[in-house]
Amino acid sequence: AQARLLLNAVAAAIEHGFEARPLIGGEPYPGEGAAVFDPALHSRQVGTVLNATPDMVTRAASTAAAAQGAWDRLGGVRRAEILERAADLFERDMAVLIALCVREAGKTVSNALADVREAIDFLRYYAGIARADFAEPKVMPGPTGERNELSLHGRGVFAAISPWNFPVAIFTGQVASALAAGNSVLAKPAERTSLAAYTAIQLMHEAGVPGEVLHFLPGSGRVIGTAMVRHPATTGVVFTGGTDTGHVINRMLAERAGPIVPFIAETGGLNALIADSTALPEQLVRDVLTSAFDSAGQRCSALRVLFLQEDIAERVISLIRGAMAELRIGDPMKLDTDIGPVIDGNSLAKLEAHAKRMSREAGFIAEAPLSDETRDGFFFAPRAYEIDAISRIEREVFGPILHVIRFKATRLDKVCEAINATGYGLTLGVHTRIQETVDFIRARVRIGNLYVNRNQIGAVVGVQPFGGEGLSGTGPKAGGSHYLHRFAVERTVCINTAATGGNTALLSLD
Ligand code: UN1
Repeated sequence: AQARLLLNAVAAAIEHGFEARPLIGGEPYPGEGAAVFDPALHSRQVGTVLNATPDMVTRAASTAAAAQGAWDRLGGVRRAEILERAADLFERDMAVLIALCVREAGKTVSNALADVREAIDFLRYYAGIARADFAEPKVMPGPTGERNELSLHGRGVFAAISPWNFPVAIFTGQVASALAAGNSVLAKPAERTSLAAYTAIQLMHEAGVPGEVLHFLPGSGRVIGTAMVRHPATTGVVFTGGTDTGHVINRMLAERAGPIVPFIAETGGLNALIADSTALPEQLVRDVLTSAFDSAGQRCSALRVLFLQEDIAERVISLIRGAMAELRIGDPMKLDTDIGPVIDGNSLAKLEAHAKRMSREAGFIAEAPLSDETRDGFFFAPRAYEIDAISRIEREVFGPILHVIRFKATRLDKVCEAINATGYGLTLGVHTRIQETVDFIRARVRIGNLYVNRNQIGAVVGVQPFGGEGLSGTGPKAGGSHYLHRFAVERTVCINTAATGGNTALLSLD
């Protein structure tokens, strides 16, 4: 009954149509409009986005730079209170945020709910770090007659460039971390999901983040992202998206004169799961399907390559076939739908092309059935193929395609080497009942998030800090206690207390 109430609220939220526009200094700006359509149904317009221009980026950047000092001086406690208030407002408006994740990004209702919940978790978690680490200076031990303090401050203006696959969570997480650490923010949502991001920004403003501190600049990466990254007022960049785009941003930053700008990047993955002959087949198959196909495989954490020890391979592959036949692919608004559409036609074409190549080069395992509801949207039937080496997959395949490779028990070291050789290092699953197998793998594979006997998606903020190595990103891990420090500068203050008669305090004017 509660789910139905929520769905009614969600449906009502969708009816009125949405509009997103640039927000600079809290003021809405005009722009050239682009219609946003539902990936699950081509004819359904969800809203309109008015895009920013490079001139607007310049205006926002100078306003942001001028406002940053006061935001930093507000202190960690006050900023935390504002972010916590934002978390409450996200809870109040959850139905709208969920509606937008479903209709704009094609997420299932349960994935949309998780997306919004994660955003709320990010707001509260980073608020907690702001209270703990950004409020009072830390007093360092030192000789008598001297007081040494270390304090953390915002770096200045952060450009936040976010992806479409977590339109609320990652967008809000980036913005909240930069704000918590005392920075102003130029936020550019993914082009595909500006409506959800706009709603999130409005709630943060309503919570008390000044418009001069937080600016919203929808538009393409090529035009708006470039203008933000190149602007001399931008003193830090946080980015989640493809590894190739990460390189482009890094090059632009390298070409800039002046201070060297820190770059926090969370990029792709080519994630594996290793299952030995002691794995419990039913549990393994359930976790494989969740890891590979949930969110239509559109997570950087998603499973792409399943390594099966040969003794169990036949049995597991036949269970995968059976389970894939049961998947429900269709309208993401229906509660019994497992998998919704992929994000757009471009993504669909890439997946079709990969599937075509696999049908020539690989062994076919299964293709899940598409329901009638998928006729007028960007739907891709999940597939599974058997391949002989992970090196057959040249780059991240961002969608519901699973690859299976058989291995001999004596070759586990080669499996670890092959995974490392991809250059990515984001998530890895291990299914085994043997401790030494876990120890052997974790000592060899360079991986950010390792999951044992469970699925390998859905890292929990604060509990499972998320992020990888190598081609998967620069770190530090989102939702971890070190993350905010990368958004900050450290300042050391040394006071000669002997000069004031051994008292730690100087005289006060009042
Ligand atoms: C991404 O898909 O870009 O653990 C990263 C997870 C999510 C992944 C987010 N935190 O599945």
